[in-house]
Amino acid sequence: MATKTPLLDQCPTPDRLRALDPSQLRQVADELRSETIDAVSVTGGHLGAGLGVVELTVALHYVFDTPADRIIWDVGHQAYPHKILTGRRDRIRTLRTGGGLSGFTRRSESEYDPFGAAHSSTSISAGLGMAVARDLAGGNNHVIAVIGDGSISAGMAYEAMNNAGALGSRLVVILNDNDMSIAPPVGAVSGYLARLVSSSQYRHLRNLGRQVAEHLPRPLQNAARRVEEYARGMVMGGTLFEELGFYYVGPIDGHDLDQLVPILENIRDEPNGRPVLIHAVTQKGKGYAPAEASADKLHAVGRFDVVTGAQAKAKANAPTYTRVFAESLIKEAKADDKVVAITAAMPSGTGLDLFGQAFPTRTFDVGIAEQHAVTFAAGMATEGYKPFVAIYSTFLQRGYDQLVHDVSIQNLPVRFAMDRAGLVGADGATHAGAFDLAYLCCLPNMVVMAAADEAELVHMVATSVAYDAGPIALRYPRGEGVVWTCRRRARSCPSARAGSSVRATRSPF
Ligand SMILES: Cc1ncc(C[n+]2csc(CCOP(=O)(O)OP(=O)(O)O)c2C)c(N)n1
Repeated sequence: MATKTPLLDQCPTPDRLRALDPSQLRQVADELRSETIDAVSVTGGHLGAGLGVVELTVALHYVFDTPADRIIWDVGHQAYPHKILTGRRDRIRTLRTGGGLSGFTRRSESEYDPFGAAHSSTSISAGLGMAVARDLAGGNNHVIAVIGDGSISAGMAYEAMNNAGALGSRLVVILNDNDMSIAPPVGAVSGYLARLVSSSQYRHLRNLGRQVAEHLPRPLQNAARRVEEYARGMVMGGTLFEELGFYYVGPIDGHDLDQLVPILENIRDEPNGRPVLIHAVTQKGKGYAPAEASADKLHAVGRFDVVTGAQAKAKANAPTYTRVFAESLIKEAKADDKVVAITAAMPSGTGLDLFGQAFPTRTFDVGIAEQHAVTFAAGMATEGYKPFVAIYSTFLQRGYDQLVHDVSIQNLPVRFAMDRAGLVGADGATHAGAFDLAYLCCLPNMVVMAAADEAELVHMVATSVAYDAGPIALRYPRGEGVVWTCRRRARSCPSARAGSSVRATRSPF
């Protein structure tokens, strides 16, 4: 347990938090941050994202009447502080274990989790559905979707905003802009958000607002801040979101509770309901020096030492399948300049960071956009390129119609490298690569290969490069290979005995 959390101890549930004076919220946030760090140091899991939304979590539960008001965390990997504040603190050190708390939001776990998640970019659609259901039923609760700048790059988020603007239902979207995805965010939307935040008008207004506010008594300071925030939104425009039918507020400092609370209260008390987007600027890993200093802001960690940030790493027995895939593809690409590689915001998870170092102009990170990744690859295949879509089995589900309609039916030679096939452990059911055999083997023209060990994987990468007759997919599991370990265990390991024969099934169509 994190040492000395006197105020957090008083707030096992949000109703107790709401009984506090606003002046106490800063301390609650500090204690919540240290409890989150301490818990994740024991369990491992997602750290940086949760640390970045501590103040947002406190402010949301303070201002809104949860669980009647619905808070939907996109992806759900940032929801550990939310879990601590919503009756689950006593189980927070069971995160990501069998029978313990999920590492994401889950409906069956708590009434404070109105929507389960783990795959990104679903929160605005789900929130809009809840808001419209509320309107039909004559209810008056609030619905708040919190979505990151990485997750808002996905098509589904725009489909939802487009619909929300047309329906005009009362819905609050909080864009948690920490200028990070797992890797630095890519694409035009990311550039657009950065311009909004860094614009000189914004900085000028912020400074002016601060100077004015500093000379006023406290109640007026808060009022001045509110005016400043609204004015900033109006002057700045936030035009993309406004064109989609949202009332844009921001950018605001997502760590400043003196800004967050009054702005959220204003939105809550606004009589004319309509979609609102609050653009909150936050820092991933905020308040924990090792996370702030790390390149990935400690997005996901194993157990670690709280003082030093040093993570406990088990000694590797063999290279990971991910690394074997990347190195094999690099070798093939040296011999064949038509080989290109595509990732949907997962360069390090898929090994394409290594491929990108070797072939920067032949590597494409399309952002969290699996549907686009598949059809983009199909387009390249029509022009004679050999695209490898490196994607986790679970996330390829997002691009299924593209697999069927754009690749399989047209018999285009797109190569699918499906990492994390099979069970994945602590991330749980939402991340298990459990369905790819079922959803691929039924498709026309599709060849499906499953590597029993890393030697087979090397052969399968070579086979995929050579195979130009249609789509081909290779699946391999999370974690280390087995050959080296098996050699040590000699004859007891079946995959060592199996040798390196390539097993492939071609669908019957
Ligand atoms: C459909 C889908 N693709 C990929 C992922 C893997 N993933 C988990 S979190 C994440 C980054 C999300 O970035 P952002 O929304 O900015 O949140 P942050 O972690 O920066 O708070 C990604 C790519 C996912 N969960 N779902």
